[in-house]
Amino acid sequence: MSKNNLHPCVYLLSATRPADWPADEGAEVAFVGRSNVGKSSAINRLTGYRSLARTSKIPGRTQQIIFFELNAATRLVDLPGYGYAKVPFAVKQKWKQHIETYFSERESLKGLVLPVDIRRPITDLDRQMLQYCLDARLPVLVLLTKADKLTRNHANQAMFKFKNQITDPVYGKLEFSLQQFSAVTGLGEQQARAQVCKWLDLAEVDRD
Ligand SMILES: Nc1nc2c(ncn2[C@@H]2O[C@H](COP(=O)(O)OP(=O)(O)OP(=O)(O)O)[C@@H](O)[C@H]2O)c(=O)[nH]1
Ligand SMILES: [Mg+2]
Repeated sequence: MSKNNLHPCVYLLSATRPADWPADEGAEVAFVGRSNVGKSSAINRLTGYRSLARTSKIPGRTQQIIFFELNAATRLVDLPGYGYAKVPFAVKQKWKQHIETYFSERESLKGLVLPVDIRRPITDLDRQMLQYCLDARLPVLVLLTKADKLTRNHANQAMFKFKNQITDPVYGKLEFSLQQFSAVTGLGEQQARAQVCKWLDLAEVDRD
């Protein structure tokens, strides 16, 4: 029987303070990106659940770091969305602090999934995330989400543009891959899952 190696997956805990995070053991892959870009939807699609991670039309829904468990030593992590204008400054500062701590200290973090909306240019905060990956020598998978909203031609053009932006010499040795993705149609699902499984050292056996 065919199998999704990111399924089953269960909610573990939500936390803001590092002291409340699960023990820094084993392997985890984190999803970070602009608010409303489709982080939680990507987690749901990849794990094969309708609503494991809560999604919302209202930006800024995920405010805590949410840990999901694949097995005792393997986790997926949904980080709070950034760049949402209505979030108060103090909250943004806190967010930045938590994310920075998470990136710099988390030994079990093996790779980062950075969803960006295929229809929008990348933002300064996206660039900062790429810089964190570079500093922490973390590989990153950039998911160009909501690709179902563009024709194939436009999606390919957008991907080309992103590729040029990320291959900017500033990012030097950044290990990255780009993948068009749709949580609605499943475009790019298998490729993205294969990458996440590889980082987590889970043998990848996909569903039909
Ligand atoms: N058409 C389309 N809509 C999507 C896709 N992915 C997400 N959405 C929609 O975009 C909105 C935001 O999705 P979420 O997954 O909640 O986004 P998020 O990045 O987790 O948002 P925050 O947690 O608020 O930062 C929801 O209305 C989703 O249904 C996609 O691939 N295609
Ligand atoms: Mg979310």
